[in-house]
Amino acid sequence: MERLLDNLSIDLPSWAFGNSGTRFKVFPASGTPRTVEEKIADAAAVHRLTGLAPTVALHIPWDTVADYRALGTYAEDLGIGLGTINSNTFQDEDYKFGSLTNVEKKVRQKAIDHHLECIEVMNVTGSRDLKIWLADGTNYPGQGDIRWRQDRLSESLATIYQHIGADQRLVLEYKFFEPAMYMTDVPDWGSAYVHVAALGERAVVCLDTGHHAPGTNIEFIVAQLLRLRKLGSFDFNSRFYADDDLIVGAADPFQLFRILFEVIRGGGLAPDSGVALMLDQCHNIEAKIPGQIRSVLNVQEMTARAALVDTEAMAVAQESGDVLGANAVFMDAFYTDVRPRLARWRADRGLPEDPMAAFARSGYQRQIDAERCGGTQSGWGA
Ligand code: PSV
Ligand code: MN
Repeated sequence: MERLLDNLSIDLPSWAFGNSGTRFKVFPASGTPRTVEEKIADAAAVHRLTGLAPTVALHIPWDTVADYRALGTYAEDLGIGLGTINSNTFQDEDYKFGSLTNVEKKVRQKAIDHHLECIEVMNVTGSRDLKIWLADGTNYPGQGDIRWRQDRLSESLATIYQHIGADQRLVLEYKFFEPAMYMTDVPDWGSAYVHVAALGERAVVCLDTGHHAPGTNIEFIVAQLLRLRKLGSFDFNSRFYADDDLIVGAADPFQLFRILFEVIRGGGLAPDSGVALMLDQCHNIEAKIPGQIRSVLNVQEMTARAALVDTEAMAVAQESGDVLGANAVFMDAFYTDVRPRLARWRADRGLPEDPMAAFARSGYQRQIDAERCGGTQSGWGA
């Protein structure tokens, strides 16, 4: 179990440190970063206390800077690296009717060019993954030609893919609805798989845990994509209703356990697996840095529990048709309290046994509350 835990590394989303909210209200918080450097400093604070989050993912253009090399050095000096680059083709007037699937060629080209700029950023930051989530879709039956849009999407993605370097990957994320309410152009894992399979080896799927209809068996999708060698990354978060973006493992810890069991079973935590673990969350009302600390700890805790499943005993029960026996083996691991063991894991690595308490004691929040006065706080869109 400890060996698996040593391989855990979680990419934090820069936007989790900015203000966010719903369409009803964004509540600003004191100490919120005004710049990408301040977001990186907060991400570094999470890593210092947990040892779990050595990289921070950027979102372009929210995190645009003039000098990405200098930004990389800044992050390195704080003890972390720059991770996944996320594109954004959903906040421009031009994209009202879609980006890579827009009926107008010049809008499609603009969206393609944005991705090529992201690849240039990756060339400087050394990031491996370009993550593409599209808001493209339609609100009303008949509004768009579903088949035509798939054909354009496939052409646009192929153009982007041609620019993906030998050590880089195109990671395509799916989402079943929102902002498009009737039809989304990449709605599910199957559609994402069809597109990345057509592109080639360096194209893989991103599974955002919040992007499924209620009741979807997400661990099945994990097992299938791993089997197909196309599970590129996770965007972890949790949901009660829609794309809630709540703290991973908060809504349904058992689901997170089941997912991580399949990740381990499919080799997804092996150092060369190519499965990137990322968070995609927003902290609308809770404190943001502790929110991220809690999140990475939740992933670690459920990984530890999933690693405890006695797979040999479970296989014996499965093969002899012992339904309840197999289920009991699985549940035994889920119900095991691994917190003392994780506290020891941390202590052995010079980390605080209780990172939440250590953050509260550290004075970091007080310091940024005092320092970060004036300027414009970062938020969804900056
Ligand atoms: C929108 O649903 C979304 O949360 C996607 O999951 C992306 O990964 C993220 O925004 C950032 O673009
Ligand atoms: Mn996501």
